[in-house]
Amino acid sequence: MASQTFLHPDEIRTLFSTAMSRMYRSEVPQYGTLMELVADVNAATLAEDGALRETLTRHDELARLSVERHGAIRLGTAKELFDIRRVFAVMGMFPVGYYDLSVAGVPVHSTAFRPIDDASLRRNPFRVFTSLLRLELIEDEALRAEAARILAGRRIFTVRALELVARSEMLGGLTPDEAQEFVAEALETFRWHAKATVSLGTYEKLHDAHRLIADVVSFKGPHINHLTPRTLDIDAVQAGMPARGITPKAVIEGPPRRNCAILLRQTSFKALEESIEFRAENGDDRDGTHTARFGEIEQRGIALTPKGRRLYDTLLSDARSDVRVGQSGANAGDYQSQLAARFRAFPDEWSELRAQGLAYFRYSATEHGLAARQRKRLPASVDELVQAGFLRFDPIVYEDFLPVSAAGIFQSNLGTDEQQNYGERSNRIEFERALGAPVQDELALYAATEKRSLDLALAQLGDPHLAMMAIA
Ligand code: OOG
Ligand code: NI
Repeated sequence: MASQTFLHPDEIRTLFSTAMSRMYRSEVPQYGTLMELVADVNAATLAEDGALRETLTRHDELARLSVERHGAIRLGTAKELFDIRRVFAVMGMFPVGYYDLSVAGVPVHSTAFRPIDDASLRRNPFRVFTSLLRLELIEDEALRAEAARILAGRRIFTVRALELVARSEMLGGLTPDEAQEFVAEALETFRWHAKATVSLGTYEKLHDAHRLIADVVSFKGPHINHLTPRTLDIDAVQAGMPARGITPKAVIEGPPRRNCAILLRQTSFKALEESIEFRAENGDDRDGTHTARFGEIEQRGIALTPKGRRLYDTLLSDARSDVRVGQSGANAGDYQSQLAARFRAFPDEWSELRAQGLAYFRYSATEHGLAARQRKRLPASVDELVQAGFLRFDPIVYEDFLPVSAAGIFQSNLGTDEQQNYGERSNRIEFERALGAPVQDELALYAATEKRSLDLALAQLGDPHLAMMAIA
């Protein structure tokens, strides 16, 4: 048998995210406008901030910026979630993290499919925030049964897409030709459908139960509902949106503006109202509208340790109970200043974040350290090596999402800027059963990345402890 060369999953992912971006740009013209604004702001930021440019260049993160984005879909059944995991695996994307959105009154729970290893993240960190509808949270029993029946009858993947997934699972990959075909077939799942699979009457019943339920149940597939580019200065993008005809939501979700960016800041603009043709039934009117798709931008900062994350959660929740942003964005200004005030308790220097164990860093041996090693034995402790300038540390980018922010984005696109806090009803075990695999722990991934970088740097510097460990 002729030996086959498979296309690397990173390449398949890039083909897919490029195809998705092209499709979304043609379906939602405002997305194109937003991409231009973000490119302009990123170029200006890099021109002004030499240190930022240097850090991004050192770790080869500049190249990924222009292709970096995330999208989101909402699925209806356990089987759909199971199969989407297999589809994303072909592209080197794996489920990371569990997000319970029922805390925000949204009847879904979610994970993020994304690449995991360093090289793949550098190549293209494309992520898809993937939610599963929780029908059990619909109170009306008859409606719940009807929604389940409708969902059971749909097929969101093409036959050929699933054939190619099975082939990849069996043989360990896809050839370049198969990969091209797979990308075209997989794209069909994410496409917008202007024709609903239900009558306007059914749509309205579902909509009354929850707008999100109507969005998931009434259509042939889980249309991609946004595609988010990454900016280096979200405040500049937010300020520049109105001049380009885009109205952002009232507040930026996440931490306030800081010198040392942490986690994730996000803002979005409202969903489009789109014409839908409903199914003819009992002489119902067939024409209506549906809103689901929106635009979003984000700025990513450093990944926090469990200790850092606890501090973030506490400060955020304090600010949110101090000032509640209302329906149409009332109190947004007060909230912003309260948030900034609360976050003064969060150290805003890289060295402090490291010293207090609040964030994850990538270590590397400096030229200076490598040269010194030739002449003498270097100090043993990490702190001493850092102080002497032999060891450098740079922020590790947060690659995941934030449940409170995601809830705010959901809320905003359900037509309100109102902040709400709900009780928790999470069901991770059920989610993983549907998925057919456990979700990976994002904090463990960051900790492992930090440790790998430190081990390598210490080995290069010939740390005496390491030498002793090797002998033992
Ligand atoms: C997903 C909303 C969450 C984010 O970036 O946090 C999200 C959705 O509306 O389906 O995209
Ligand atoms: Ni998003």
